[in-house]
Amino acid sequence: MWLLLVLLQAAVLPAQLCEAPGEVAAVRALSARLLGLAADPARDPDPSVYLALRLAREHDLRGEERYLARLRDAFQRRYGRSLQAASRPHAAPHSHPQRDSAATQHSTSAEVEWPETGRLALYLLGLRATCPPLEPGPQRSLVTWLKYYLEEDWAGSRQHGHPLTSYYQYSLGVLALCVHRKRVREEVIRRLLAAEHHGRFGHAGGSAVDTEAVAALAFACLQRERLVGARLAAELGAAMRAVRRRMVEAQGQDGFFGNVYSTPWAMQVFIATHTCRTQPAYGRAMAALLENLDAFTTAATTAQALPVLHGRSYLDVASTRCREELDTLTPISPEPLPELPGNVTVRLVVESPEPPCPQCQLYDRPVPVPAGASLLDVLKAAAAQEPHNFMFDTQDTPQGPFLSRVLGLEARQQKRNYWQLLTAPNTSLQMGIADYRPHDGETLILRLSEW
Ligand code: B12
Repeated sequence: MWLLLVLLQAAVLPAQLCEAPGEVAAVRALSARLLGLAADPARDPDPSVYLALRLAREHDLRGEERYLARLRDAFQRRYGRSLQAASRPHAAPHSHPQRDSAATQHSTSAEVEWPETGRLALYLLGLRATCPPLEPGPQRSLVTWLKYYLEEDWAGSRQHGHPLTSYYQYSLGVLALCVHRKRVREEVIRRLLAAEHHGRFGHAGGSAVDTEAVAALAFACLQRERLVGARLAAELGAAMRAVRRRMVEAQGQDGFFGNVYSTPWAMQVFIATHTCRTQPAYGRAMAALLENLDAFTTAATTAQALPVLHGRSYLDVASTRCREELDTLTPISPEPLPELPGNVTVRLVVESPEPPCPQCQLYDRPVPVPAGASLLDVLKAAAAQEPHNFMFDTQDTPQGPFLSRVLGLEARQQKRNYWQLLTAPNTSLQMGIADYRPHDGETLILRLSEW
């Protein structure tokens, strides 16, 4: 009898067969910590966090409802009007506060605006995962907005050889439209297929795994939902298999695809293409992830890891079984980091390849800080120390503070450059300025790089 029950459960909940084996407590604690971070009103709501809460095995349904209300408020303000009304001259919708500088950098007139493909795509994915399911009517204008942004990105990719945002956001856009069963032009899909085929997803200092994985998820969705013709479907299938093969071949000794943060994205591809149980690389990646759960300290990274720990991919948002949801999760507040005694000294170097100083160091000074300080604390200490010749600026993003300007030099999306964070001699950091904690004697380099 019990065997029958187990088999029955397996048949009813197929997605959960890819979940973390026997680690229910650790994964549950991670979910509860994310819930705790989500409950903090000081943090802007992030659609990835909502998605992660919705794709979890256990829920705090009231807490999720409140979070959705905050998200709706943020997005309603921006996309409340129809696209037609908004695209009338001088009637462009207000930019999202976090995007103001990006939007103005690129705007040549009031009515031109920078696409928000990725953010809107994540929000629409979240809306597909609500319980009870939302009426499709009110979402239609959001879907139209996303289609418009994707077209902008596509036009940009024809003009500049890359989307205005990035292939990561472009892929999220295709994925979200697909999950909402909205068709996109074949040319838009073919552009992504070509980029995947020609290996255009990587950038200096970053691996291509995250982007490749999101693109493969979009391909899997288009195939599953039968939104493309037979010939294109066959090409998408071949591309998906190629991505999976490359991921397996490139899996590190440590079990990761790329790094610890891109691994969950890659694992989603195995889940979405029903290969998580047959592919040993998936099991190795899951084991590596479980051994490194403490790497997931921020809401953004935790939100990306949780779905796979529950054996779910973003393609599962449309198949939520509302009546079976367990309303049993309670939030855990984040613990403060332990204080470490003493001080450390870090050498801070700034490099820019731009004139008037090609390849030279614009700044090179030791900076003393308390032990356990973050790189952000180092930058603040450098700015405060005599002779006050170090300055920097950050922009708030869902991933945390993004270093946008150093010594008056601003990195710009338009120029596709950024302030890359490295530890000497030449290793790109896998964390942002707020999370990386340098050790005594370490040399940290801020380098204006292209991506
Ligand atoms: C594209 C991308 C970039 C582009 C963004 C440019 C652009 N306009 O699109 C560039 C090349 C600039 C970039 C830079 C960095 N990135 Co990056 N990036 C990504 C990627 C692939 C997609 C982000 C995205 O578009 N999300 C979708 C949109 C809708 O969400 P969003 O939150 O609004 O996205 C914006 C911010 O996230 C910001 N951003 C991008 N990366 C990072 C990293 C940090 C720490 C912060 C605070 C912000 C930030 O740019 C995005 C676009 O505007 C993610 C992959 C992933 N798994 O998330 C990695 C990722 C977020 N990046 C990462 C890292 C480590 C960095 C760097 C710190 C690398 C380095 N050593 O310099 C730097 C940031 C340095 C700084 N100046 O503060 C890690 C973060 C891991 C962590 N522990 O938090 C990720 C997860 C990649 C990975 N697998 O390791 N990145």
